[in-house]
Amino acid sequence: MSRFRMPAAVAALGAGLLFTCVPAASAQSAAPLRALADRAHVRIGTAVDMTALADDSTYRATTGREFSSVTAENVMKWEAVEPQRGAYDWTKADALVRFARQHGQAVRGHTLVWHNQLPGWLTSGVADGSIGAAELRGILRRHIIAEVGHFKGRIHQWDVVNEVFDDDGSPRDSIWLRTLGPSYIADAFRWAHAADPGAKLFLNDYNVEGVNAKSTAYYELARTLRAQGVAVQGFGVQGHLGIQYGFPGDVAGNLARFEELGMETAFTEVDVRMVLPADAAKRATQAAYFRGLLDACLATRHCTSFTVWGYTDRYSWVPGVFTGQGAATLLDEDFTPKPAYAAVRDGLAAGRRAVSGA
Ligand code: 9MR
Repeated sequence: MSRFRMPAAVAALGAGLLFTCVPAASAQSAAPLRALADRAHVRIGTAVDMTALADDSTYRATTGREFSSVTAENVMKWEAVEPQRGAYDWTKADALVRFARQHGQAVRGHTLVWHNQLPGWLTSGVADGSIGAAELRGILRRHIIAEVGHFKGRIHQWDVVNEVFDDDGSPRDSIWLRTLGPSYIADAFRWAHAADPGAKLFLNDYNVEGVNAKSTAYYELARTLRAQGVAVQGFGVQGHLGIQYGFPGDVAGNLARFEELGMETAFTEVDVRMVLPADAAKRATQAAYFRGLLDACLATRHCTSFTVWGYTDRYSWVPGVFTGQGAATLLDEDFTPKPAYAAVRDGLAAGRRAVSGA
């Protein structure tokens, strides 16, 4: 918190407040985020809600216009792609990849190995003992090869393992750790690399923005695996922040140490929530937090993408999980830009040269 210096451009949030009074239509006639991002040599991404993409034409148009990268919010997760054992359903994931191709967007693959959103047949089989360790390892291998193989050549970054440490840096308890032991992580990267050698393979987690016990556990894991020749090529920092917790310390320094290992970095799921109701002061702080993460990315040579986890409060996951919190995205429920949108736009426009705190 004390290490966070508010970028000058965001401190001038009078501009942002004025901006909220401008009708959405005129904001949208300005250069979209992706045009500014191209000039800054970074991808600007969003998680995509496939139900909204099918049903809401404003959402569809905005997703295509503003972003140069997309991530499936849910439809590439295991429960979505293999709801019955051995019966794959790629329909919605394929629709996203098609949308991305039509709009010249890169696709981040999310996610291959996680403790959450697993199909019922898998979790119940492990729980009742009908799926043992050897079989589980084979199931994981098949899943990774099937999914990465299905999208081969069309995914530029895969979140291979997601959220595998606790905040204190110890390995997270999961069916993977409990049944297979810690070697499941190296195995997952080896299988993914074999299935698509061209995709960049990422570790991904939340609460790893700054230097702390959890991000240091990732650093040690990446260092060890890379020394063993395992293709761990990227570190994904989710970036789920809340203004009530302060801004994390030394974000650019954290990214830099991963890059010193020869890895890429990315912000993969940025949103900044607040205790509701929102007001101008909270929105200004939120804007500064978005800008702070973006500036850290732009200060880091191989920070290749900056993805927000949804860009309109209309479809954000936050209020459903954190009671009494929300307003976490760049646009409000009516798609009107907030100061956070202006902050990201201005940060992208400033590019990689004028970076504070670098
Ligand atoms: O945004 C996703 C939400 O729609 C799902 O219900 C939820 C289920 O756990 O997952 C959310 O996305 C998560 C992401 O896959 C991994 N990092 C945390 C995200 C927010 O919970």
